[in-house]
Amino acid sequence: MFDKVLVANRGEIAVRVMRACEELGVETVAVYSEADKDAGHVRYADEAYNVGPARAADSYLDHDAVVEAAEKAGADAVHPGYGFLAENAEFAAKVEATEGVTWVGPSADSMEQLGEKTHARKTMRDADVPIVPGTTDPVEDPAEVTEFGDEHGYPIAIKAEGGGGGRGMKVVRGPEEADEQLESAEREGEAYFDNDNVYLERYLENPRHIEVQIVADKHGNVRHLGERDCSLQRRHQKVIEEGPSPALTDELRERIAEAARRGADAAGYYNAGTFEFLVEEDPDREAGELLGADTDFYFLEVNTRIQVEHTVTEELTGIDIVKAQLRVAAGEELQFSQDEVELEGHAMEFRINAEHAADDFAPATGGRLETYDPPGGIGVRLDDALRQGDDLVTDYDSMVAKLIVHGADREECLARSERALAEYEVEGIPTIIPFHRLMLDDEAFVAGTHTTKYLDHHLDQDRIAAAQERWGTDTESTADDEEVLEREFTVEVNGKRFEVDLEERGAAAIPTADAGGGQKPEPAGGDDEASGGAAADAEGESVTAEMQGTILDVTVAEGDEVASGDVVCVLEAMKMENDVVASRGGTVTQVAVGEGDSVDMGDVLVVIE
Ligand code: MV4
Repeated sequence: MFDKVLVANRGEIAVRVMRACEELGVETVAVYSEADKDAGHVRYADEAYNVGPARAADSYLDHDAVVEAAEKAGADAVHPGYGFLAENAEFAAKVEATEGVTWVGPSADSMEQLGEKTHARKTMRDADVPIVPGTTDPVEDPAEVTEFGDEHGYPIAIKAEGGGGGRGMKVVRGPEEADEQLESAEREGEAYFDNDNVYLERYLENPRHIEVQIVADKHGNVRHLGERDCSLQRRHQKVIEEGPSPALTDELRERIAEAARRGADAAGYYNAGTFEFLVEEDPDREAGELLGADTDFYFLEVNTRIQVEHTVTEELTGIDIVKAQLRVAAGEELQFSQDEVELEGHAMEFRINAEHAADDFAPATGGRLETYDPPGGIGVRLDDALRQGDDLVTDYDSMVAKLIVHGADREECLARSERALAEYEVEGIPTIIPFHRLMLDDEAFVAGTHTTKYLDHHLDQDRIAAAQERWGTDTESTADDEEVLEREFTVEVNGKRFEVDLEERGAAAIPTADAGGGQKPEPAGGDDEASGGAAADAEGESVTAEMQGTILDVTVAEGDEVASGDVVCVLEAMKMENDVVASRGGTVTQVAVGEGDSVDMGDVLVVIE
C-alpha cells in the first residue's frame, strides 16, 4: 500500500478519499486554491499545498502545479476524485511518467480509448454488449444522417466523439434538421473536446438512466457491484440517485450488470468505473410493474473515475470502493468473488446543492453557514466537508454535501430519507433540501416511474416554489443587512413543552398594549415591521391590510404629507380597533378605501410616495 496519497480535488470527495487513506494508515496531502484556504479538505489533510488562484484552470486543473505538489510532499500516489482532472488522460499519463508516483485510476491508454465514444462503441459491440443502433465511425455528410433516418426512422441523436455527460449531443427530428444539427454537433465537439468528429444513434425518447458500478484489478479480475438508477436528473445534472433501480426485475438487472462486466473485461479495464446504460422505458408501465428481462438496454459510455454517487453502492454492498481503488492501484488483487457481492436493502443519495431551487436552481452567490446541523441516526450517512461558521465557496460546483440513506427496502429508505431531510438544519445559505422533500412526496418518484425527462418536462415548477416556501429556511445571512433580534423561549402549557422563537427586525420593539387599545402582535408573517401595534404595514409604498376587517375611519386624504408612524386609517378586525400606520414618511398619492369598506388581508389601503 502507498505511504502518502495526494488528493487532487476539493470538498466532500477530497475528504471522502482521505477518510479511506486514514483507515488504511496512509498519510494524506491536500491541494487547494486561494479560494479554499480554509476549506474542509485542507483542515482534514495531514499537509496541504497551495496550487494557485481561485480560477480552477489556474489551480486544480494545473497539471504541473499538482504534480509539483506531489513531488514536494513526497506523495507516492495521486487520487483525482471526480471532476477536475479525473478523466484527463493526458494528466494521468503525466502522473504515470512521474518517478515514484502512481495514478489512482485506469491506465492513461484505457482512459483515452474509452473517452473516444466511437472506439468504446466498437469495443462493446465486439464484446456483445448492446449499443444503441447507430454508427461506430464518424459521419461527415448530412446525407448519411438522412439515410440513417430513412432506414431506422427519427429522431436521431448526433453525438460528439469526445462527448459525454450531456454535452455535444443534438437531436434530429426530421430530415430537414439534418444539416443544421450535424453542423451544430460538430461545432460543439470542436469547442468542448477539440474534436469535431460525430456519430449517430437512434434517439430514445424516454429512457431510464441505469449505471453499473465496476471494480477491476490489474490481474484481470472484474466485479460488478450492481446498478444505480440516476433517472432523476435536471438538465443532465443528477439530483437523486438510488439503488437498486426501482424499475428492473432481477433478471434484467443481472443481464445489464453482466454486460458491464463483460465490457470492462474486454476493455482490459482496471480501477473503479461506471458503465452507463439507457433502458427503454415502457410508457404504459404502472406503479408496481417492473421492466422484464426482454427489455432493450443499450451501452452509452464508461466513466473512468469514482463517481459522486458511488456511496449508494457502498451502502448496498458494504464495499469501500475508494479503498478498493487504492488497493488496485497499489497492485493488489481484489479479495472478493462475484458471488460474494451481495446487495442489501435500498439506498438513496440526495445531493445537497447550494441552489435556489425555486429560482431555476440558480447557484448561491455567497453566504455563511450560520447553522449547520446535519442529520444522523440509523441508516444515515453524510459525506461533506463543512462546518458551522464556514463561508460558502462559490468558485466551483454548488454541491456542498451528500446525504445517503440506507434502509431494508425502498419503503423504509423513503421514510428514513424524509426523517433525515427534516432533521437537516442549514441556515445562511440556500439548499435544495426543500426540493428533495418535495420529491419524497411526489407520486412519480415514489412510484419509481419517473424517467430522465421527468424534472425538465413534467414537474410543475409551482410545486418547487411551494416546497421552498414550506420548508426553506433563512438563505441570506441576516447579520450584515439588518438588525435582527432573535429570542428563543421555552414555555410550558399544561405540562407540555413548546418552543417559541421570536424575531424582531429593525428598530421596532415588541408592541405593548398602547393607545390603540389592546392589540396583540400578529403572528410573524414574514415582513412584520409591526410598529406600535399597527394591523397593517407598508410594503414598499403601499400600506396593506394585515387582516380581514372593516374600515372604521380614514384619517388621510390624497396629497397629505405623512410621517412614519402616522395613523392612516382604522381597521376593525377580530372585534378590535387597530390603528393602521404609515411605516415611512411621504405624500399620500392614493386612498384606496373608504369608511365602512370591508377589506381582505393584503388589500392595498393607502399608497405613499
Ligand atoms: C441519449 C439519449 C437518448 N438516445 N442517446 C445525455 C447525456 C449523455 N451521457 C447521453 N445522453 C443521452 N443520450 C440516445 N441515443 C438521451 C440522453 C439523455 C440522458 C441520458 C442519461 C441521463 C439523462 C439524460 C437526459 C437527457 C438525455
